[in-house]
Amino acid sequence: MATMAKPTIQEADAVTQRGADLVWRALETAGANIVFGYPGGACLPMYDALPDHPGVHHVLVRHEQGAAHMADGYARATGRVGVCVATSGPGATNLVTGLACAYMDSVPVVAITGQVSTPLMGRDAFQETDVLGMVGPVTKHSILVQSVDDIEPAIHRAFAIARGGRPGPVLVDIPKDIQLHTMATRGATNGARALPVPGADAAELDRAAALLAAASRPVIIAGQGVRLGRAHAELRTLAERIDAPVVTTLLGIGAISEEHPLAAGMLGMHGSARANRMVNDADVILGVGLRFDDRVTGKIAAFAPNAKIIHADIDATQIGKNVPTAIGIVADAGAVLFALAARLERSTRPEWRTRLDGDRRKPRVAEYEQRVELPPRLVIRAIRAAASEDAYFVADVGQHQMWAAQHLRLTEPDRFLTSGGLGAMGYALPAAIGAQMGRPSSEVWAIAGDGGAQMTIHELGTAVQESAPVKLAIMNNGYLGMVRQWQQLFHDGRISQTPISSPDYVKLADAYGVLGMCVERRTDLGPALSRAKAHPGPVVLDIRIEREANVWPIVPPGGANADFIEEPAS
Ligand SMILES: Cc1ncc(C[n+]2csc(CCOP(=O)(O)OP(=O)(O)O)c2C)c(N)n1
Repeated sequence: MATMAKPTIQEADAVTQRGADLVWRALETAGANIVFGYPGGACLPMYDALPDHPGVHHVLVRHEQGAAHMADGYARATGRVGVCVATSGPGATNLVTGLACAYMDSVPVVAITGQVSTPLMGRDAFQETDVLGMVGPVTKHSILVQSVDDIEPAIHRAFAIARGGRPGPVLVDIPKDIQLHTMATRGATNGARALPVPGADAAELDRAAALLAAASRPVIIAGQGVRLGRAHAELRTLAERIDAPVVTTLLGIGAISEEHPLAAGMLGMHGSARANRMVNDADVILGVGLRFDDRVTGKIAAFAPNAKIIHADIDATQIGKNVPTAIGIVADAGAVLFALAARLERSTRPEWRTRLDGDRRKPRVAEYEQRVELPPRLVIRAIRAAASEDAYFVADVGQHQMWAAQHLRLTEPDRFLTSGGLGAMGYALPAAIGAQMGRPSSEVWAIAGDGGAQMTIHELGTAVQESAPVKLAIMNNGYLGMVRQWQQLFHDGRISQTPISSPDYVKLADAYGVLGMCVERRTDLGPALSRAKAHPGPVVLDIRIEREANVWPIVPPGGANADFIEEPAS
């Protein structure tokens, strides 16, 4: 008589799970307790399974672009991987701008998309889009899951890739039938290995240290990589050790306190006169965690003409891509800065420092600031003064973004979030909501123009549904201001399609159940900002700034950074 084999312990423990459940289980195991998403046909099984996974808080957005920007804002504010979910076809295509934004700014995001069932793939099925084909150039990696037992490994691998090395977005596409397939599974595991981080080459570090030791006019340029690598302390230590001024890129703002005596501001197209002059005059530049993109360098041939450049980046493809480098070091920002500081003696450069201090002492207080009701700089400074010291500021794209970069003067690390590389209008409100969800006890201010605000203002609905108390300050000039500025300065003043109307933002806010205020006078600004700060829910401020103010200084397109145009005397 045949005897039945006793089940092994593993078999006895195994439970049958649907692919849809494995998606959420993998996200929970990866530590993603907040995801931003929007359901649809191809991810119905996933949404059917969601209520069984209370460890995941799903934020229902109003548009999938918002989901991707929220995941991005969440990731930038917390240092964790942001997650967004969308259905196939239009859901997936709507994610693309947000993924491109995260890609250009090296933000770790994992996007999960539903796909039509495998037998329908390639047949122009309803809502079928080749999302992998579409996002290839704007993601670090993308994965089509082809079997239920690949779901968890694929998601864990996506997390490892998104956060490893130079971070970036990864997309995982899961066909509907695979979400419905079942498999016997035991406890959740996370088998993904962290990606190896390259270690700096000791000989290159020695050469770099020797170059810095011999420099008389060194400058450190800190990019997003310093922030991503959480290398703030190492940056400050090295700068102080060799008495080198630190300038930042737009995304590097927050790598060093802007009140630090060695902080010399932002460089590039709308960089400070001081930062651009210092880089122009430097004899050695140490660039850490930046791409040297065209907004930073201006005309490449004239960039830092007197300097030897040491470029350190975790991404080897960046070295020598845009500027000729004397020494390239492929490693994590913190490791490079630490290793260089360890190799260098304390030194001072009084003459070079005098130059920094001298430049600092010449702030231009334009006469028009006294005359005009709401000059933009005054508004930014008032927002800064009203907000908590450690508040987060999320800037949209345009003139207000540059005014915010120039005048917020942040002291806490990593409080400035913006779409730097892609320059995606519509970023600020959703990214602020993402930041707020990740940092629930912090104050989060979104600063947008009237153009960009109108691109994603519907996400106020998400803020209300989630009780996310973001403060949206719209710097309303009635124009697509940055483009108007270029038309005025570089297209003979021909104003074309840049005046833009706005809805009544107070009524709009009211319709969403949000506190709305309109500020037209200088005397009303402080009280309105204080009220916004004290209000426990979301707020919209319609701030009527001077209509035709420009951002100064500006490096003309194609010009050298040293040829920046200063604010004309009014
Ligand atoms: C999605 C998108 N479309 C177009 C642009 C080009 N663009 C850059 S700045 C700008 C104007 C922004 O206007 P607004 O939001 O009102 O801000 P302001 O410049 O007035 O502060 C435009 C149209 C962009 N960056 N992003």
